[in-house]
Amino acid sequence: MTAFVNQLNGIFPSVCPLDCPDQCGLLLHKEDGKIIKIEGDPNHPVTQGNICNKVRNMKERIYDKNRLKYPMKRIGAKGEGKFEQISWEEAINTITSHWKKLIQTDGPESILPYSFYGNMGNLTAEGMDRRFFHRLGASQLNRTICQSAGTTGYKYTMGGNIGIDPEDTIHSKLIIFWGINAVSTNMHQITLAQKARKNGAKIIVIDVHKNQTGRMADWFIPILPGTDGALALGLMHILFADNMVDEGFLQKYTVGHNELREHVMQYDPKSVSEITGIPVEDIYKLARMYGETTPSYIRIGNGLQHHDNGGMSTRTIACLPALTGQWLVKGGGAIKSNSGFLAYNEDSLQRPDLLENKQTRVINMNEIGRTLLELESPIKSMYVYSSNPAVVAPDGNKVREGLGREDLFLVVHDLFMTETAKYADILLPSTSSFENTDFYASYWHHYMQIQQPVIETYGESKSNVEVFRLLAKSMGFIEDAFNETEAEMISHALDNPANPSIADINYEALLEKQYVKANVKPLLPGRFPTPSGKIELFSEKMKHDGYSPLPTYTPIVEDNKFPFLFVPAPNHNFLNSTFSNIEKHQSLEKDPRIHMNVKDAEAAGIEDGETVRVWNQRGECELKVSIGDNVLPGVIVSQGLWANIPGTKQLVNSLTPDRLSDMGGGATFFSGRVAVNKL
Ligand SMILES: Nc1nc2c(c(=O)[nH]1)N[C@H]1C(S)=C(S)[C@@H](COP(=O)(O)OP(=O)(O)OC[C@H]3O[C@@H](n4cnc5c(=O)[nH]c(N)nc54)[C@H](O)[C@@H]3O)O[C@H]1N2
Ligand SMILES: Nc1nc2c(c(=O)[nH]1)N[C@H]1C(S)=C(S)[C@@H](COP(=O)(O)OP(=O)(O)OC[C@H]3O[C@@H](n4cnc5c(=O)[nH]c(N)nc54)[C@H](O)[C@@H]3O)O[C@H]1N2
Ligand code: SF4
Ligand SMILES: [Mo]
Repeated sequence: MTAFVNQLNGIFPSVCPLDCPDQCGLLLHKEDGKIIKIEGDPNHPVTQGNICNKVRNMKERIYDKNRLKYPMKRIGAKGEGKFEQISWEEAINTITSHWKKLIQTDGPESILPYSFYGNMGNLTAEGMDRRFFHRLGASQLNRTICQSAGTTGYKYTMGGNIGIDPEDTIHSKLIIFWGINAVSTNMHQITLAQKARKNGAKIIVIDVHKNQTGRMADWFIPILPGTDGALALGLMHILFADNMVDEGFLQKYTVGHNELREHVMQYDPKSVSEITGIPVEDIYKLARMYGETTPSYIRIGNGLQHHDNGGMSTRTIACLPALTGQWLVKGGGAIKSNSGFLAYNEDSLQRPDLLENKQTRVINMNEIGRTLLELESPIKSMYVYSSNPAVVAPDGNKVREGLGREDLFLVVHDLFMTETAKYADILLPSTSSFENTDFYASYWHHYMQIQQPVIETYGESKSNVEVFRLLAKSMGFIEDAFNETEAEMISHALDNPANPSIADINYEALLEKQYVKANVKPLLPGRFPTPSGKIELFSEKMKHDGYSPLPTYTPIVEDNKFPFLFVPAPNHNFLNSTFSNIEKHQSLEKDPRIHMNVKDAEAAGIEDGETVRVWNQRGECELKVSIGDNVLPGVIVSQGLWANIPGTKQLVNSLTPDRLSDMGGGATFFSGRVAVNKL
């Protein structure tokens, strides 16, 4: 136990563990050993003491009466949620004896880990777990549910997850929030944008939904879902045609500008207007603002990449700053993700060398439903941690049917009885991040942070690291990798000669300072981590990988004949499905709804506030309707991944496709279609 745990009263430094770019510095106020208040750390250089509503209310979650206290085994039917208490010893032995047998009869690939970033701590999310499953030889999971399409696309243009320092965006004069609901999902970028606005910057939001972010914009541009690549190409068309490009920059720092200039002639504003639903005048106006304002900054969001064409859309938008030479100006450029600057030594943390069979199969997590139901040599056991696939994964009815398979030995490790946990054979209680030691790296700002345990472990709960240590021991794994302490794991992970930006970040420095900024050199002048070392407007590598080497627009897949495009996005008070089970957060959010254009509602005779049936070939939901002009005709938007309260039908992923996006095996949550009817 650390000093912090032993002190019953006081204020202790911490970091927000949630999957959110801001990664706020926190202060935890303790009284009698319990957290009584969570506030932002005013000294954190980027987040400066402001935190969101979700986390200000997080103590409700930490001490919620429904938090899991001890290991349990299932005594009811799968999905029913009936369990009885067992000891850790019994839990671990049940799991490993089952697995030892399975390895004999079916081989280790019949076991599948399934996890995501419910806690962003690196030891928790991708540390001891990876070591364990590598050593076990389990099927590998390709963790593609969030950002892999866009990451792949952005990389083709820029070479890596690298953008500008968000702290520089106070100097921007034009800020475009493109497919990002930043008021809810990146609030400190909004604070920085507001500072820039005081200095004369204009804020543009391009989105399919005029939500809280669209409402704060100087100019909101509604666009049809999945057509952003076409808009970016139309802008390029005008930038080249009207000589608003920076020729010197293009010559010196890019590859393929002549080919691109030629190629974008086909994307004339009239055609682009027909594709995107944006009037021709507005496309010209946007191109002029972008071409004539410097520094300009594009914040590229996840809304773009959860589509069939998400990789190419992101690759295309990533080309824009190069056309006007923005990467040379402080506050100019783009951010999609900045995780490249904080890259630590993954091999040392995750130990892929422990995986003996390098041909071990890889399962794409976006296809988990069909994987559980249709695989020829089936998954016989799944171990779910830090994720809630029954609610968050696409084509949810298939997922839940798969989880309900009688012959699937399912282990779930979580803080709560999630929808997924209800299907478990063995259910393990997890600590919260405030009970662990871990290190955190933001994928937006340039700081690493540390968490030391502040409160005692809740009930008998254990951290992911601790559980995998126990499982390794029980499996008879004797490698040193399973005996390392958290401190050793952090020290080794931060030793990464391949990334000089973090040379000064180590365990001791983090302990002393709580957050340490990476030493990031300006992108220019310098080499980009692309094959050519330049920004690749034309990419040989794409050609080699079977894509068009130049940015192109391909419409999203014709999902079916239903009349509405359906965009089930996140909401303000939950973090994916986290908090969706907490009364406080539910009441802040009120109820799950869909937003529908007034013209569509009139045509269908649907009234505001009515509960309607939203359905397609995959499933159905019953949701309240909000009628207005904040979505275009033909588009339905919902917000939030709600838990399934008995008597409701509100699992929106029952409706989403499990097709994979054009690149990176990404998810296509926002490219599905639905019908909407009166009940
Ligand atoms: N409050 C809150 N914060 C969160 C999360 C949360 O659930 N709640 N989730 C966290 C996680 S894991 C992530 S990945 C990020 C995601 O955060 P964001 O990057 O903001 O991504 P989304 O919220 O998925 O979608 C952003 C916006 O894209 C819009 N959109 C959908 N399709 C299109 C399109 O085709 N074109 C355009 N231009 N816009 C489109 C949606 O209407 C939405 O407003 O947020 C993180 N932060
Ligand atoms: N329709 C639709 N679906 C989506 C999205 C969308 O925009 N629309 N967004 C997608 C995106 S971007 C993402 S990232 C995924 C996210 O999907 P998930 O990664 O499943 O995220 P959460 O729903 O937050 O679930 C995280 C779970 O981890 C648990 N947890 C937290 N800390 C720990 C820990 O230390 N140990 C263990 N064992 N468990 C822990 C939490 O209690 C929670 O149940 O959802 C995707 N699904
Ligand atoms: S969820 Fe995001 S904004 Fe909220 S406290 Fe955590 S890092 Fe900060
Ligand atoms: Mo995500």
